[in-house]
Amino acid sequence: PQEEAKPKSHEENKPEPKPEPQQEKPAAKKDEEKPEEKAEPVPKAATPEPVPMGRVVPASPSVRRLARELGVDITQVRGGGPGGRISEEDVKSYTKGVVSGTVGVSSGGVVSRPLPDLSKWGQVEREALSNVRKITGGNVSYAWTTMPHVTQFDLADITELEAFRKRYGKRVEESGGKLTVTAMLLKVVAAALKVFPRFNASIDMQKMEIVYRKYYNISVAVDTDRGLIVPVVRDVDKKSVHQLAIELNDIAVRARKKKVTPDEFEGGTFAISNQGGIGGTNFTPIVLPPQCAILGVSRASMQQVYVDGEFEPRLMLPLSLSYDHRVNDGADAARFLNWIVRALQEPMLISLEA
Ligand code: CAO
Repeated sequence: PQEEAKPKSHEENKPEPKPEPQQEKPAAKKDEEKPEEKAEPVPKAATPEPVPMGRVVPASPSVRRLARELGVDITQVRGGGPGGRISEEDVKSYTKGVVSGTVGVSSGGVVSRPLPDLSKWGQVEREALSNVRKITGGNVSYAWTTMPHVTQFDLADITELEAFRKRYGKRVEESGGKLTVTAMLLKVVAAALKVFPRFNASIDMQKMEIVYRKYYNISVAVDTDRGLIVPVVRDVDKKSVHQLAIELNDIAVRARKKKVTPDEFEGGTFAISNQGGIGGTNFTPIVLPPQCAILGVSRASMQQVYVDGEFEPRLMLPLSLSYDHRVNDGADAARFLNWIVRALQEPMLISLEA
């Protein structure tokens, strides 16, 4: 989420998973904040009066862009300028307020209803939302309420790829990497994005334009004990699978140890969320604005596949592509995902077309 306002602390989260989804905004834990950050004024207000969605609020395009990149719904920010004009400082201070918990997040402009007294029906226990959860919540709400999502499904036969992974896994392991499905997918996806640039784009609703990004930075959802965080692997198209396997392993390990720096959450152009190490047959991920698509990966399993007149046991990988329907149509998504499937099955396609 934010490419410009960098949180000074090390906690993460934000994805653009959900605004720069999610997460990407590094949320610093209170006890880890630097003293000077504590001294900074943070809006005392509780949740500002929500403004109905669609209402125009006074702010310049650059301020709107900053808000978008931070995954902030600008209609929730209280402007300190004349006529309630919103400045960059207002947006940053609102973000800090959310991170520090002094400002409540309403879901993407949709006012939350008060909870009924749940203890009327049985015992309950309350737990404060962690910073990561607050930011992920704000981001996914923003993405979910502002972006028309569609999810496309497909299945890739990765029997050969798995044999390759086993053959070369040891070599990669010797240099500190882990040759996993995700590492190989990074390369395939970067190639697919070159062939289908509209999936590497952002939509600018202020200017009614699609912004094609000519760089390939892939956000990778990492499951940590403090929740989902989404660091970015940069310039994926320029790196070998071997290099990507080392980088992915390194960033996932650091993410789990809270060692990812705020800038490592910024600038993602597409995202991958692989739940295959955990389980499940399919899921519908939420796009991380300002990105326009995300690839969900579920657990590969052996299935009977009809090949040349006979059933054969093949290792099949379920893929789900969620995308912003304002940017791409269903047919585009079907072609894009199908290209990924074919490249996983025949990696030479990458050299041939990307
Ligand atoms: N199908 C079958 N097996 C899979 C798999 C898949 N899709 N993906 C991973 N695996 C296997 C790996 O091969 C590995 O097995 P071995 O140890 O026997 O080799 C094991 O599962 C663990 O893999 P991993 O998680 O260490 O490695 P990875 O590179 O595939 O994934 C990462 C890295 C960071 C994506 C992953 O660890 C993770 O955190 N995933 C969760 C993401 C998440 O929470 N998504 C939901 C967000 S909401 O959109």
